[in-house]
Amino acid sequence: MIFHIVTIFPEFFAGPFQYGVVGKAIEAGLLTVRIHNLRDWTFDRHKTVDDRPFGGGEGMVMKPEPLFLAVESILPERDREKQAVVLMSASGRLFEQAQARCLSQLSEVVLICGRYEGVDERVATLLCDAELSIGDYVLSGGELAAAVVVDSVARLLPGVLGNEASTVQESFSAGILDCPHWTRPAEFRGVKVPEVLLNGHHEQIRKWRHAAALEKTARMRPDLLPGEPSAK
Ligand code: 9D3
Repeated sequence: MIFHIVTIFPEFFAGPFQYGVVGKAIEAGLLTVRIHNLRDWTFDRHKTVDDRPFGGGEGMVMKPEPLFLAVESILPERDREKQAVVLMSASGRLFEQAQARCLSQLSEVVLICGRYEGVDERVATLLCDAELSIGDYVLSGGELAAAVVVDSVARLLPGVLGNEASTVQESFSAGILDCPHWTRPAEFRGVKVPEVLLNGHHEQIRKWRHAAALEKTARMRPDLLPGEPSAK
């Protein structure tokens, strides 16, 4: 699978994809990430990518022309079955695991990183297949969000996780949080590991873990449980 990232900060991506699962996926040739400098599609002396908002107001808006030229040169033959163009935007739809699964089925995805106060709306309506936000907090731009999308999709690609079972498990248990984990020492700073985990009764451990996962979900993320009031 190929990710294309369109950004005005290409240097930003020197780090995030070198490590761990994503780094391994790239080394194994299962994933390619190509970084594109949006200013390569500008033709004025100042390589302008933004302009003042119609209607007035604070801040600048990303111009449509360089973004259209970038995407049209990165994907000269648009195939909506196998490719997607995604705008990373604070005003987008919330990016969740289901979206990550959808993207992992495609062969080529272009992620456009917004900057400034926003992006000309015609980029979302005419050029992009989706507009995604990674959560309800304000970032300075789409770059960190794009790195999050690449990471979450990379680990779903066939052959990326040595342990194929762990992705299957993840999708099964989707909807509630993972159970808490412990490792040695069995007692640390006066806190003991739950006895049931030490006794080797696998069926008892499985049941205990499920109950612990439900308890933790109720405490940390009541919004994930059906019928639970006070979502967020
Ligand atoms: C504080 C400015 N906001 C309105 C008054 C609008 C705004 C514009 C641009 C908020 C954030 C940004 C830059 N963020 C992104 O481009 C972004 C983002 C985010 O901020 N949060 C979560 N996901 C994403 S994806 C892209």
